[in-house]
Amino acid sequence: QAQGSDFEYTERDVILYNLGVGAKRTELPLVFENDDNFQVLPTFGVIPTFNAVAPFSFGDVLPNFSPMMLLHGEQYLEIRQFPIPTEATLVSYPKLVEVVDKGNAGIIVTGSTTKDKNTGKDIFYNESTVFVRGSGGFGGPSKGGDRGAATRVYKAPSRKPDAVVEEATTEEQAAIYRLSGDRNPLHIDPEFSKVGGFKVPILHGLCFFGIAGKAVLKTFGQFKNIKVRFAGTVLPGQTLVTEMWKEGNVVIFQTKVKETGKLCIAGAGAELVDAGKTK
Ligand code: HDC
Repeated sequence: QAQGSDFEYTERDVILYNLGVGAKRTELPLVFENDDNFQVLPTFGVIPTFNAVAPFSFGDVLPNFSPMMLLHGEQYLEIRQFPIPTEATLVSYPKLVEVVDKGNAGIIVTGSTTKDKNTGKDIFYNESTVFVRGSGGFGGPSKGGDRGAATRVYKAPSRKPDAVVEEATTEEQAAIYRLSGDRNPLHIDPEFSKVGGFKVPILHGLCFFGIAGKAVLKTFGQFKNIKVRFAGTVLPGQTLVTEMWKEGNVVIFQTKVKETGKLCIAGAGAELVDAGKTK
């Protein structure tokens, strides 16, 4: 097996992550290590692989690659073991899944398996899609492959949502979230974000992914996988409205920015561990 990247974390990292995706001081299982039910939100599964060293660089596989033009396009996360440890040393093995040519943009999908370093057992699997503006037109395939749940686009039913959860982000949301590992200046430095086309640094996709995932968890219970498309940007301080529909063991959801009415997460879904729980 290829050389993996270690990621060691403790309860302090768990609390910082939970706070980064909006945990409240009153939610003791998320913010107090001595709570009997202390836990890490399942979307933490994206963190161990984030800074793992991949066997390729984005500039190797796309023309005109610029980090300032990169946006997070989609994310798929599978949780392969419960309960998720609240401290561990994990090891991630990233690989190139595919490169897609959208004409004016290039897309790169990275897949990564994360294992417990001690037991060797799988804990998480991720697929991350980045959308790089200005890096298309190289004659690559214009569509990606079908990899089941990892590439599924969920369709919101036409009925009213079964549940709606509203959550305000704070002005400091990105400043806190970045401490869990994504130090991309796009989310903190206006000089950098301006070059990418954003006057104000935008919120991490994986931060609002975490907030939406928390809404699904708190409403319908634990999920074993989750897939989202980042359909629009979010500014720190905006309020997120997550609409959810339960269909069998799946929660289909989408998230809107309250201030603009625009979708920031679309075509999303999560497969529940226990389909029995209703709202
Ligand atoms: O959808 C637009 C957008 O702005 N989305 C929001 C992006 C965003 O805010 N992301 C989060 C913040 S950035 C971030 O967090 C970076 C982070 O620090 C680093 C991540 C690194 C993770 C890697 C770990 C390994 C936008 C701009 C993405 C697309 O909009 P348009 O240009 O208007 O595209 P459109 O004309 O609608 O479609 C063109 C083709 O592209 C496909 N597509 C659209 N949105 C996509 C997408 N594909 C993937 N992801 C998306 N989000 C469309 O389907 C279309 O293809 P086709 O014509 O074949 O249907």
